[in-house]
Amino acid sequence: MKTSFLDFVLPSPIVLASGVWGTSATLLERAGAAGCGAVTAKSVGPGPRGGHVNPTALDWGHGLINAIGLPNPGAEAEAPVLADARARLEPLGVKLIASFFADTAEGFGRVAATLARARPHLLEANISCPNVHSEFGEPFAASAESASLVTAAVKRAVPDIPLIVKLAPNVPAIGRIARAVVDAGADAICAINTMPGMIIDIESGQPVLQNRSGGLSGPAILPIALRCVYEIHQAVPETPIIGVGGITFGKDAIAMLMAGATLVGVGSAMHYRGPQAVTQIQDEMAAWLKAHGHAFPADVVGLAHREVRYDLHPTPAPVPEP
Ligand code: RRO
Repeated sequence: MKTSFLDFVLPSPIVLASGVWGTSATLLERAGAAGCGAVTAKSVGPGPRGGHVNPTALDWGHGLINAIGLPNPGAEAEAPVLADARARLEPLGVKLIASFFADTAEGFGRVAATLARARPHLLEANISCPNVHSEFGEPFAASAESASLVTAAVKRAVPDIPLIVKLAPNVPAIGRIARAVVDAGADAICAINTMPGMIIDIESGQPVLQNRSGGLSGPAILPIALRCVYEIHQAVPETPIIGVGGITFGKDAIAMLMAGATLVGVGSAMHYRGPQAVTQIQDEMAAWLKAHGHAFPADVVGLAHREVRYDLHPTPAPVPEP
């Protein structure tokens, strides 16, 4: 399941998505040992934050919804933790992705420079958190202009660590935003962040989350993520993509590769299948690839972009007129 990504060779195409197992070095190491090729720490910002008040997450039946609210210890406190995580992951060959946010483009650059002290293999600029609208306004991922300003600021601040930019699904033309951030210096794209949504408890007549709205993840958003990754691959075919959103089984991960992702992110699957989700998805992917005569995950990347061949699908027999 070895997979090339930028200048790295990863032991597996599966990536622990940001926010799932926090910022602790031991949990990140555990995800690496479970079979991830790369692990993403929870996004950190310029200073410590407590996040939103509970309830902050809910399983609503077809997926999860969260408004955790960016709780984190701040970049200064997190840098040594990431350095520890990197040292623990090194013997496993697993790469560390340091995710971060800020409220201005220059702030993104400053946080990236602080985290760079830990020498993570990759940086992930999280410009798409859906849960801090009332505080920070529209996410940077909502416009090509603001997304590219952040990207350029981070590249100026830390030119020597490859940069992934994490995009939002709720935009009219995600390919245009991907093109803009790549032109501004992004080395890779991660798509998608969670999809804004709301769950209302009809007995109390109140939104369930204290933040009222939150980000949807899990099985319900897989088709949204597939379409976004498909459009990004069309817009920037030379740029590697980490496809995230609703991947629960190996077949979901294969579909994501076919849409154009090089790596696949796993998040809510840890809730549905437990910590063994990564191993199970990896085994299911390997079994599917073998059964279909493919040696590597890379063999199926972008397959869905071939011309549509409806004759590949069985045509149902015409129903006789009554
Ligand atoms: O912390 C959160 O509420 C959060 C973040 Br930073 C994010 O990027 N995506 C998400 O669904 N939740």
